[in-house]
This record gives sequence, structure tokens and C-alpha cells, in this order.
Amino acid sequence: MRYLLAGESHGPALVGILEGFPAGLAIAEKFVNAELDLRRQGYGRGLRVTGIELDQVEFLAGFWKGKTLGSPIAFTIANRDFELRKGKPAQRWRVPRPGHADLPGLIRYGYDDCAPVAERASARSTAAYTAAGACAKALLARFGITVLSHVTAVGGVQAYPVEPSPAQLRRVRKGQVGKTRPLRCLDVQTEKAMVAAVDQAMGEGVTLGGVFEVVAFGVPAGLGTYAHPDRRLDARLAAEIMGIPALKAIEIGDGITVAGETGRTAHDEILPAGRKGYRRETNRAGGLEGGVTNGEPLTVRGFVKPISSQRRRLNSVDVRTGKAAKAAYVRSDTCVVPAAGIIAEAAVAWCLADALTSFLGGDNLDVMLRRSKELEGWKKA
Ligand code: EPS
Repeated sequence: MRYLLAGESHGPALVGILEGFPAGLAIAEKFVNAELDLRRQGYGRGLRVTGIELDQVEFLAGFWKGKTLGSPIAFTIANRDFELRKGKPAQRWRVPRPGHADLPGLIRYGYDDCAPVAERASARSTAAYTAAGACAKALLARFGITVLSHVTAVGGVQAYPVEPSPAQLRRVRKGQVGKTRPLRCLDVQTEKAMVAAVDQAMGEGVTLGGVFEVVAFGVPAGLGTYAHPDRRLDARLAAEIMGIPALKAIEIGDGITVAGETGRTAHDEILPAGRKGYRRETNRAGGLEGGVTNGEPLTVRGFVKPISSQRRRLNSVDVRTGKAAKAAYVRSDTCVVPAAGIIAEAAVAWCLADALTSFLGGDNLDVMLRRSKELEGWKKA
């Protein structure tokens, strides 16, 4: 499967073309819009996403009587900001923000202004990415695979590690719409401390990073391959998740922790289960061994930096004069960690849908479903 996305942050619309979906899949715009809504939410999001953008997807191609044709899907998401500005271009600015693509981007493309860089090097692009991931989720749902996320740290405030169930993650997901779980953290007390940390950061005009965890449930064993580095599922996941703006690191399973342990505790011992079956009592590998899924929940953590647009402007240089100046600030978010979790769900869903279509033959949904039934034992490790 492949995708191509385009669109500027303050241009008329974001657009996407998705290829490789099987024929016969229903994808409701309502479902995609609910995912887009979640991406806009979370405590500490800025005015643009909470007050201006509505993020409604419109499918333009790839469907016949409500189901995919197997041909490319095309969609668009309008930028309401563009209508409100009546198409007026974004302001020029010449003092790059440390941590942003502003400076390396203008060197790369030969601009004398940061605005054209920030038009594309903007988290606005992740709305289209989330829509692409939502389409992938619609496919995965037909095979009983669900991809969910939660926030485990904001600033220095960390939640106690847990192995969440799908029901728990669905609950924090729903809660967020009603603002009762504003950061989608599973632990209410920790979440209160996280909210206080965001309030403090807002007051000080700085931003906060953090950590989210994405868990995919119902993933069959045998997706991905160890055969070549770029086809390993862990490598594919790392590339997609690190492609999300503001991501600086990822961890699969307990990857970072086990680096400090011995081989005695680092692995998930294989136990017999029924006739020719296997089971594990731990999931330190995060559902992936050798770049191939092993039937356990797939678990990936993403580490998000504090975003670089902040009211407390850092030292920088005016690219026109070469003189010291304070970095530009317009309007922005204080904390994007829950949003990054939703975007990373899209990344995980996309990689899994790609691996699934390559395993089952991705042209026709009915054939894929029949094939997956034939491979019954395949579902569980
Ligand atoms: C962004 C800056 C803000 C964010 C934007 C990403 O936009 P603006 O400068 O227009 O207020 O709101 O994110 C989104 C619009 C979005 O949909 O996530 C940036 O500089 O990356």
C-alpha cells in the first residue's frame, strides 16, 4: 500500500491519495471524521485546531455505491482558516524557531523566509495522515484488529506502567470527547497532575512534550518479515512514527528497559498451549520478534518533544541581517502529546494494513476474509 499527501497549513485544503485498498470495503466518512475530531482534541491544544478547523473528510474517488473499488482513493479536508483569511498568504518571518524545520528547511530550498517552510513542515499535515490511517483502521476492523492509544507522560509527570485492555483504552478515548479525560491518561490522579503541568507551562509561555503508547489488539502472528531490513515490521513502524512532526524517539515493547537487563529476564518465554499451540505470559517484545508479529498485542511508545513554537521566545538569528533576534511566535499549542498518540495510531494502522494486504492478497476483501478463515490457526501464536 502507499499514500501520497499534499497541502499547506494555510492553503485551501489537505489532499490525499491512497493506493492498495482491496475492493469491497465500506469506509464511512463519519468514522474518519470521528478520528479527525480526536486528533484535534486534548488539553493544551491551540486555538487553530480547537476553534477554527472542523476537519471533515470528503472522499472524491475510489468508491462505488459506498464501497472501495480497489482503485486509488482520493480525499480532501478543507482548511477553514483559508476561508476565514480569504486566501491571504501567511505572514513572512525571518527569525527561525530553534527545534523547527524553519532554518534547515530554508537552507534546503533556498528561501529567505521561514513561512514557506512552515507551510508544509506543520502538524496541520497530520490531519490528512490521520484520515489515511482511519481508512486503514476500517480495513483492520474487518479482521478483528483494533489500534488504540493513551498518554503515559506529559512534561515530567509519568503514569505508572500498565498493560491496558482494549476496554480501558476505549473508555479514555470516549471520555476525551466529553473532556472528562482531557489528556487520555488511564490514571485519573496522574492526569490531574499532567493538566496542572500544562497549565503551568501555558502560564510560563513554554511548551511540554511527553510520551504516548499505541497498542494494537487482535494482531495475528506472522505479519512482517525478518527477510530484509526495510520490510521488517519494526523498521516500517519506526519510519512511519518517526515521520510524525515533533517525534524524537520510539520504543517497541520494553526495548529501552531491556537494554539494561540480562537475557534471562528480557524475553517472553514460550509456553505450550493446547495441541500445537503456544502462549506467553509476558509481552516485553511488544508483539514483535525479528520484525514479525508474534500474536501478542503490538505495543509502541512515542517520545514527543516540546513543540518549538512558544511564547517564551528562544535566541535565534534574523536570516536577513545575521543579527541576534528572538524566535518568531504566532499562535500555537502548549501540549500535543494526546494528538500525537492519535496520529501514531494512524501510523500503526497503516503499517498493519499494508502487512495484512501483502499477506492475504489485497485486491478483494471477500478473498482476504476467506483466506484469513482458511488460516484459522494463524490468528494466534
Ligand atoms: C502549527 C501551528 C498551529 C497549529 C498547527 C500546527 O497553526 P497556526 O499557526 O495556523 O495557528 O494549530 O496545527 C494544526 C493546524 C493542526 O491541525 O494540527 C505548526 O506550526 O506546526
